[in-house]
Amino acid sequence: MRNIVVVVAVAAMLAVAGCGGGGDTSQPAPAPEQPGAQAPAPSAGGTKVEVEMSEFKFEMEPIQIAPGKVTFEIENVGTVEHSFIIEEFGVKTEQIRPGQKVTVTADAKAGSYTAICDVAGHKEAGMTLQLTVK
Ligand SMILES: [Cu+2]
Repeated sequence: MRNIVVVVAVAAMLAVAGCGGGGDTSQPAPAPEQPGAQAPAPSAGGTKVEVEMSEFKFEMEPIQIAPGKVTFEIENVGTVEHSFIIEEFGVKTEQIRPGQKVTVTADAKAGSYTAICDVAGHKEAGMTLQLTVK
């Protein structure tokens, strides 16, 4: 009697597996429309921010920007390598050599952020800068 029960249970499992295996026609729900999505729409190309890095500071112009696309044009005007990092933006450059110029873009959301250089000791030496997005 017990054997019969087991066989039936296995057969049921196989049936379920066979059924669920193929022919899945369900589709992901379409992206919800956002009626009246009112992006503040800054200038079409976003904001350009010029960053100069040296020992041991950043100079950024402007240091307050509107939300949206932002392009950082970073130049190392110092004499040793530096990096430019804003974690919340996912911005993290390689080490930038003296005289080298690097451009990175990000999608800035409102808030206050701190840019840092992660070369050993530089942040501690004051190589940070506040950036405001609003
Ligand atoms: Cu540095």
